[in-house]
Amino acid sequence: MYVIAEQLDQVGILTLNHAEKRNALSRTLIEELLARMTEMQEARIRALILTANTGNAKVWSAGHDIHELPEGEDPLLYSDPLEQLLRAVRHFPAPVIAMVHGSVWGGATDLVLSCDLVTGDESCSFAITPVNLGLPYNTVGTLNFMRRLPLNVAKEMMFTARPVTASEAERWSLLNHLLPSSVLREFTLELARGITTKAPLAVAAIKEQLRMLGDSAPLQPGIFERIQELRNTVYKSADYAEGISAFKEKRKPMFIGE
Ligand code: YXS
Repeated sequence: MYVIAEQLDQVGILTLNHAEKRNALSRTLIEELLARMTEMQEARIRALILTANTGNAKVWSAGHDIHELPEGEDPLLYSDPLEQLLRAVRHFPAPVIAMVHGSVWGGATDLVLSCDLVTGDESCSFAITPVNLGLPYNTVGTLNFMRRLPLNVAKEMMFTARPVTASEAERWSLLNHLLPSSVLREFTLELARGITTKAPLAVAAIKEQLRMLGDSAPLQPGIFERIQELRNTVYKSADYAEGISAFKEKRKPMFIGE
């Protein structure tokens, strides 16, 4: 079981529980997560906390399961399990709060940024890492970073793949609240409980409005085709194959720009 589900009154808590693989977002883990989210929705919980057993390595999630990234084709298709998870979070009819202890990598940072609220402690850090793999991030994900963070911050994260520290995450509003680890869980539970006392239909409608208004970005056909061509060039590149191989062979990649 890679996901632990709990319910405290009208608060649901889902905990990633695959620390030996650093809670990598594999198809199996995501299928479990989606199933638990459906059960939580049927139980009509009014706030959902997403967190992780980080193990000794203190990794909240290592992001997309790299072994499941297709090579030589679009690695982040609409149907990709991680993309399905991000949409499920953004469509969930109650606020989803990411509670973060430890490091967050790649698509898991996109997952945290897709949640409605984020709390973290001093151990949290956030990295988005396509340039470590030579991978072309997808359009929805890129827009998510553009909308959720100051553009120069999104660019620094994307171009450097550097983990953003807890204090930077607070300063750049990636976090709603930065707390001592000793009070992180209690504070987050209190935040969630407060939401559950409000009118759930109004909360759900406002969340959905904010999603739809935020998503309404008219994309001219020419722009769409240009983006597709740009991404095609990258995921067909030797560099992308090198990025994946280097991870699997546990060595640093050597990118040649082809
Ligand atoms: O060798 P074993 O079998 O024990 O497994 C190792 C790692 O292979 C595995 N693991 C992963 N497996 C699949 N996908 C992953 N993302 C992943 N990360 C880790 O977990 C076992 C323990 O890993 P190890 O020994 O490296 O642990 P550590 O404590 O020394 O280091 C923890 C990390 C997270 C710093 C390190 O595992 C790491 O750098 N992982 C990759 C983080 C990353 O680059 N994630 C991005 C994935 S791609 C993605 O999310 C997007 C598509 S994008 O690239 O666009 O951001």
